[in-house]
Amino acid sequence: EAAAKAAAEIADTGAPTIFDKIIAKEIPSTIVYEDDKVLAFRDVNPQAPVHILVIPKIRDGLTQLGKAEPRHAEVLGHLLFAAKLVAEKEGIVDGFRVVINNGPEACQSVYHLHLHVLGGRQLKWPPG
Ligand code: DGP
Repeated sequence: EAAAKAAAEIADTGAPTIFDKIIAKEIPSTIVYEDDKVLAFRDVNPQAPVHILVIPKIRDGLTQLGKAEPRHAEVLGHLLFAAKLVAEKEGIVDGFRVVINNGPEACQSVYHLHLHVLGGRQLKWPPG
């Protein structure tokens, strides 16, 4: 559909993204978890009753997972653990999904690494 097609045309230029403004609290978001390294907030276009994005506060080259280097291992683990905390906090421990869209063919649209935490309904497999 149109949104997926549009996302498939967005490239990783390394330019600042909207998430910088969310981190700086220059644009509002509904924050559900925050610590020194990561921020979790509700997706503006939710695909499930619970749809939260977990992002590193400092991008440090992590525009997408495919750009990860050994120095990123710690923050990658931290992000995944934060996703678990968010799922717990949202009460979706009976079933949730963590998704990373990587690159145009996966319809990544924001080039600041983010984990989608989805739940609150029966999820289908395989995803589209
Ligand atoms: P992806 O397609 O994996 O790159 O997901 C990017 C997500 O970011 C998408 O689900 C919509 C969300 N998003 C984009 N802009 C904003 C925003 O300004 N605020 C919030 N809360 N979410 C946003």
